[in-house]
Amino acid sequence: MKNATLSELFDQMADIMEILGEDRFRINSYRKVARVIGDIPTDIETLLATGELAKVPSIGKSSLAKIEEFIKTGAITAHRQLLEKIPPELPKLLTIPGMGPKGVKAVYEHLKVKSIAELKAAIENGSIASLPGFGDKKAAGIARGIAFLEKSTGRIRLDQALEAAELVQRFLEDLSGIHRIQTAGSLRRCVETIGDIDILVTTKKGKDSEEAGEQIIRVFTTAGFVREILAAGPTKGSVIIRTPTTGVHVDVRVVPQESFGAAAQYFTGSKAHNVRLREIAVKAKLKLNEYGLFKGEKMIAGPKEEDIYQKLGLDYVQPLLREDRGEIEAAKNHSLPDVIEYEDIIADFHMHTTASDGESEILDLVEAAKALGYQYICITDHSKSSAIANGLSPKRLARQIKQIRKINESLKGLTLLAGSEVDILANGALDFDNKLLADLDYVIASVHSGLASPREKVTTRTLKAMDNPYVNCIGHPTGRLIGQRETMDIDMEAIIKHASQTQTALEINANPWRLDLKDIHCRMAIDAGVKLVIGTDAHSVAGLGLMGFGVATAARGWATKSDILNTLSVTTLKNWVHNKRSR
Ligand code: DGT
Ligand code: CA
Ligand code: CA
Ligand code: ZN
Repeated sequence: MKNATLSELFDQMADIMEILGEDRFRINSYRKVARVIGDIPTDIETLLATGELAKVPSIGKSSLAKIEEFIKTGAITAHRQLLEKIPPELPKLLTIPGMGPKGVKAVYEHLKVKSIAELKAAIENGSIASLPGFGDKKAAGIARGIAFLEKSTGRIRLDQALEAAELVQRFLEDLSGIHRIQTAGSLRRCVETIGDIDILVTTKKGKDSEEAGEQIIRVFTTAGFVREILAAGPTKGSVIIRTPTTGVHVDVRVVPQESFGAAAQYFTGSKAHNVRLREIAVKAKLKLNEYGLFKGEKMIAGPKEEDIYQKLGLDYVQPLLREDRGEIEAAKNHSLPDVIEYEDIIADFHMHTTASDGESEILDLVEAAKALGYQYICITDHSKSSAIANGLSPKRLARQIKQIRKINESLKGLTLLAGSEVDILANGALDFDNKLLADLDYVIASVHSGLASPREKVTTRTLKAMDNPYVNCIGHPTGRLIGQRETMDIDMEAIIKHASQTQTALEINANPWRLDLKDIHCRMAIDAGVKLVIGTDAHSVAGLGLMGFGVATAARGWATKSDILNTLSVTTLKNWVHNKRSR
């Protein structure tokens, strides 16, 4: 889907217009278009083709024309023209955590800052701090943002990688001479961030197949979405493709059909996993490389990935587990975990409505959840301390509970649960009293402020929240935002131990910005007998679609069906909640 890219494009146009001090009204309308497109769950191309898009009220004629242009050509002229009006490095400033368009406009206008290097200099010589509306604290915050950005450069989020890979894949599918396409590397393993995208293709058999391979690389490296060619040989093309906010590195390799399985295995990695496989091969007097598994000159496995594992005496290891974290040993003794799959999920436990900072109504979420085949969902709006998120007061929550009960009575095929994502206050107390919490079916407790506090403090407040008999889950336990905000300095071992003692689940927040808990922490929690719960943290109907990222993270943490609350029937779930309350 091109939705996310388009949404980012409109946002960037709005940002640039804001920097240039252009018309407020137009800026706002671009922002609105960005938000609407980002929230539409259906492929924008389909909506355009069917004429549905033209009916969306906030998308006017000129925006529609820009969307059409993008679908046709992969770019928007107006966007390019806006970029030409500002120094080329300026958009990079917008990616610094803590620097919005207003901040960029201020440093550009008043200090002629045009790049990150110049911004750093301006922080050092004190001119940022003395800028009206900035000050020492803000300058220090920007410096931290730059340091963070520099540390995390080069890797992109899983959702960004997925969208870029889909773009390339669809392009390749349309080429003649292609037989198979397979993504490999960290993307196939669903690692939380991706360095570069690896795609393998095979060509149709025949005497021209070699030429066909060269031709594919040529066409790929000169495609419209390519910003920069890093390498273009007969069997491999490396390029940076254009996306609005960052460039994405994509490698495409043409591999022989008879080596397809071996190449898929090799290029899926991880490197650590491959090194272990190679050791096993060597011990068995075999040779393993990206072309196949060989006994002397004879290829004994190559076309099929499964055969590589089988011939090495191993059970098939699925890509999500290939990290050399014990999977090789398990594959040897036939004890690989039967990890959770998307089909096992029958509920979503974390979502926001228009009552707090969401954009969908309860009924819209209900319909979408039914379409996903869920048996129940839990509405979890913010509590009052999350003031910017329009968190609910006790009175408003009481009213919402009534509303949810009423809707639930009229529902068929789906149970609607009343919950809350209640703020954990600085002292570990909660935003609502227990009497009100007792009226809810399920309670997430989350930290949303003071994330930079010292280890002792962030840990203690979370531990204390778990002691509350009504708290069923800790939401996004480390608070990280990938590429934007560090994790809290929280003592994960203490959290996991206490979660087990207090029968509190830990969340895997499925939003690709978070994926929090991350895979290795999931594994630690499971080993300690802690239940995990996957929540999309949806702020719109589209957000419910993020579940797969959470499932992949759980699987990478070796979670099986029984470790995950989202697989329990609603009755079993209610018993589980009751259990903690009556301890
Ligand atoms: P990334 O791109 O940093 O997110 O991570 P990967 O895992 O996609 O790594 P990448 O793109 O450098 O290479 C793709 C796969 O190719 C990698 O997972 C394993 C394989 N590979 C690459 N270089 C080597 C190597 O030197 N030795 C072995 N055994 N495998 C390698
Ligand atoms: Ca890669
Ligand atoms: Ca690569
Ligand atoms: Zn939250």
